[in-house]
Amino acid sequence: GMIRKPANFISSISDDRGEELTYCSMSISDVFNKDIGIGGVLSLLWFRRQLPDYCTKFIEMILMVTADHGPAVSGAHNAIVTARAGKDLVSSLCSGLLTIGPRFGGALDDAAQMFADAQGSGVAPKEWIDKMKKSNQLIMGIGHRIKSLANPDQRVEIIKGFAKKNFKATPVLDYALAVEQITTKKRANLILNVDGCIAVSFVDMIRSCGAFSQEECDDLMSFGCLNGLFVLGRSVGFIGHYLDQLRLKQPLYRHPWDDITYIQELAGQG
Ligand code: Q5B
Repeated sequence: GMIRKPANFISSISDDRGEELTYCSMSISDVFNKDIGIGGVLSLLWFRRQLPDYCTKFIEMILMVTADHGPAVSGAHNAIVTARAGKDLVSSLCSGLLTIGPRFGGALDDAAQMFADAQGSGVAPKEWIDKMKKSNQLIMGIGHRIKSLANPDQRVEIIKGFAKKNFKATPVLDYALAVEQITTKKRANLILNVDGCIAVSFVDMIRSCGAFSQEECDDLMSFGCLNGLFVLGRSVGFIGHYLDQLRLKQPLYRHPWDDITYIQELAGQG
């Protein structure tokens, strides 16, 4: 008889073989008939389940608040410089994305893990902060270059407000806010930043919405899906900056000499 060739690939999120494309068994027609939105599509393709409406709305809010933060941030700057060097859309987008990391936009997964562990350990926020300081570790999700107590970040207010109003419980967000109370006493810009606020709220959402087991929540945090949300959202802005530079017919960028401190020393005289 026929011997089935073992498959080299295994995939569980979408299928284009039948009459209709499906996202996690939902036909593309139903995606639109049920009006699940981009939050619903993301929840099918990333989490393999349809999350409650308030969760898909929260995902959409994350994509909206992270979509852009002006041309001065590392990623937009890179995308702009690349566009002005005559490179194409994908190169400019990738150049921007490659700046996303622990200092800029890529602190979400570590923030989620750190705050969830700290809250779960039962250690008081003050003790935990001291412990982090002693071990020379920055608290991911805390601190911002320009946002501070005096110049609060409305994006953080929007995310925090939604989580408080709609989630069944917000213990990790509450813990992070207690940490912020202490860190901002040291420096006014050591606020719970946009990465941190999204991260801790997201942990509270997946843990309290009833759609995930404890093990699935832990897996999601360790897979890097939270940074994925920032990457996806900010791609909207990076592409916007690329198109903007072309529209404005901007020439090749060269950084001015007077804005560089040259510290080259003569060989053998250092
Ligand atoms: N200190 C964000 O640093 C920044 C501390 C801390 C304890 C901390 C820094 C940091 C953790 C990573 C993080 C996401 C690099 C940021 C984002 C998206 C964005 C961006 C945009 C957008 C800022 C001065 C003093 C030192 C430090 C202490 C600083 N952070 N202590 N825990 N987390 N945070 N990244 O202002 O005693 O003087 O030596 O790494 O969450 O990326 O808009 O720009 O949408 O695009 O340059 O919003 O906080 O300050 O590094 O010179 O530190 O504060 O130890 O203490 P700064 P630094 P000392 S959101």
